[in-house]
Amino acid sequence: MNIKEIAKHVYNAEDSHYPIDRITAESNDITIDQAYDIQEEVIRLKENKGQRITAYKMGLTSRGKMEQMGVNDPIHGKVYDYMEKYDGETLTFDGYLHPKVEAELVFILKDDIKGEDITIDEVMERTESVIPALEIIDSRYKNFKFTLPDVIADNTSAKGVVYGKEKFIPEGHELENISVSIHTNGEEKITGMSSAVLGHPAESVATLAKMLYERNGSGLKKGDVIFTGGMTEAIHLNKGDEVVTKFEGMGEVKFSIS
Ligand code: 0L1
Ligand code: MG
Repeated sequence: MNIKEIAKHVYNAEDSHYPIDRITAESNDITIDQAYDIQEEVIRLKENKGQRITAYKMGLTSRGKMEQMGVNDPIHGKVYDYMEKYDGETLTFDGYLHPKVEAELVFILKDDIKGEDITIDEVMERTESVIPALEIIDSRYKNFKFTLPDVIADNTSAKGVVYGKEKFIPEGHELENISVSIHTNGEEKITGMSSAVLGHPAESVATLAKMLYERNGSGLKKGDVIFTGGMTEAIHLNKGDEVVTKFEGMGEVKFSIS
């Protein structure tokens, strides 16, 4: 297995918008650590092209998704500047293969977080603000089918994000009790609760800190932005969809895809 070659293969699929076979179909011995090595090599390729990391993202944060994949831990990837959109914008369907949208809470840190045993309270103390947002996932693998190493190497299916307009100071919000509903073209498609994210979205930030620490002794920094994971199952998107997502007490995040 050649990490650089596999990374280039995955990178090209995203860059030129074509679906590929699972990388584990050929290299079925890829470990989780090697999958993160591939993800990091893809980061280098993107950076060489001038693309800039703007946020972390956590994936597979709900028990349901973890059970589906047969794992006990979430995964993490990166959000880039070219993926970012804001409430009310229109996205172009042509850049996507088979997009799905999920509702997430985004944490912005006012202090560093490093270590293996961070508590929810410690995360909350170090959180400057929280933003309701959407993530658009779009696996590079045919039919959205993959194993755990495949999806880690593929930057956890990251493709787009839509930030809500307003930042919220965490005090006064029970962040584990935010309900959400996703509507497309006026029809409610799914509802969920923020507690679906590891019991509390701050636990997702603590878990990311632990995973970074275990991988290479690093941690999160003041100013870091973290997508904490989907509060509901992801909803398929079609060309022409108008999406409105309602976050209880935090307003709406909207976009259309044409
Ligand atoms: O953000 C996510 O939870 C996606 C993680 C990767 C699995 C998927 O593409 O559904
Ligand atoms: Mg997500």
